[in-house]
Amino acid sequence: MKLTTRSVSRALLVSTLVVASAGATLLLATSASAGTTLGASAAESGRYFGTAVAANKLSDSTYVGILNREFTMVTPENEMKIDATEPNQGQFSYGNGDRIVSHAKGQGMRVRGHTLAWHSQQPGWMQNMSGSALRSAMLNHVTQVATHYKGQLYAWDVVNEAFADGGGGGRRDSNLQRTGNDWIEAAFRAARAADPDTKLCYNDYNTDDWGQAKTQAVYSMVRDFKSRGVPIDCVGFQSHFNNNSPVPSNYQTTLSSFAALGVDVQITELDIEGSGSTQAALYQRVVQACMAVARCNGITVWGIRDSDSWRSSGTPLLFDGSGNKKAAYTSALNALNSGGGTTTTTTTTTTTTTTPPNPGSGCTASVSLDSWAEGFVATVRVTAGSSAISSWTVTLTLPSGATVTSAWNANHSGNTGTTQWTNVSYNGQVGAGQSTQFGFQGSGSGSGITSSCSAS
Ligand code: 9MR
Repeated sequence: MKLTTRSVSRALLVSTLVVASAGATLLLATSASAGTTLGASAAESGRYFGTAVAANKLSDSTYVGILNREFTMVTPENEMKIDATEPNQGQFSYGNGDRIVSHAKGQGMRVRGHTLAWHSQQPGWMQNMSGSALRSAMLNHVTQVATHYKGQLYAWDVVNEAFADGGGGGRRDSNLQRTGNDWIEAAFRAARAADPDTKLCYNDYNTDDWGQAKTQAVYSMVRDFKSRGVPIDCVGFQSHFNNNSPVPSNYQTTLSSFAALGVDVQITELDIEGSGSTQAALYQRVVQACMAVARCNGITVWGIRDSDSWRSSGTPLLFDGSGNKKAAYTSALNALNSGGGTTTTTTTTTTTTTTPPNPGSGCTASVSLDSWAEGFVATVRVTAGSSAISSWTVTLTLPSGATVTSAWNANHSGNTGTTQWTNVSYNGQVGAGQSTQFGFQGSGSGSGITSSCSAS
């Protein structure tokens, strides 16, 4: 057939249309699967969306309704702080912290522990201590509390707010700092020894602006820790923003620069004072910054409704005092759903389910994956057979190049190749035909993980 100019350009047009329609189908598929809650939308890129929770609000039905619907991670607002967990020296009190953990677990949410060592909210007995007595009391506190919550948390803010504000770029003066500059690494080592499978984070505020001395000082510490093998897995950016402390234009650079040190980064206490479209645009920017950084695992806002905020007059949160969604909610949700927009990292989410050929004895395990360019989150469902089981062991064989970087709701051995996963204290018992879940995050590709399960 002789191609006329007209038919060539028509052929070109047709193929352009095909490409365009393939693009459109892709877009449609994305928006059709887009989440309608913060948690579901964040999960599409393997991230979480969390909130601070106060134990005394767990009886408020509006509060709990929003919590259960929207969030997949919880940080106890005050209940795991030193004054709450060790009110008298050597006497530990976990009631309110446990209440929050139990609520979270019941809803399939994970928990960020906050915080093991801090200059503030110390009980009176600790405030009055110094020197080596304080150092050992602090380390004992870290050990005891991390042991109590062993295997139950996603991450711990091991040390909170240890750097000074202002241009000096040094440590904050405190009774803990006066025990010696190595108090931070000592706290991290004690936490790792007590709870090896929970991510250990350094958490601070005013560390969002890459150009600030405080940000650089924390960065240097993390780089130093990584180079000397001090066990640190993540850095939390509190991100309390208002006119005096605005969202910096280089926020994404800060997140990606820390991530490049080989740690995860998390936005841990987000709130942005303001209202309407101005506030909404700022929330969008912050969420987009996290979405653009592969190792930004998730975002936690510091409370649910404006009325729940530690600075409620600044209306800094995503829901108004009556629990209605604000413009900021919609912009945060849209930013999560748009998968990072103009990001430097391509985020693709695929779900693969591996059904074991051999059910093994008494249980089966199936794996679903949320993957992106550099990594994945695997969720493993353990289902009991026709009899109830009291413990289980799952063997997962990871494809070459895949490495487990953190895990929750199971003990494990091995991070590459053949790995073994056993129940923790609270999820070994599974009724006949019932299931429980554990999960892990990995680097590389998790595609093709195979699983088998045995139970007793
Ligand atoms: O929101 C917390 C508030 O209820 C407490 O009174 C206050 C006491 O220090 O701590 C608030 O949470 C802080 C968090 O633990 C660390 N970063 C700053 C948060 C806001 O002050």
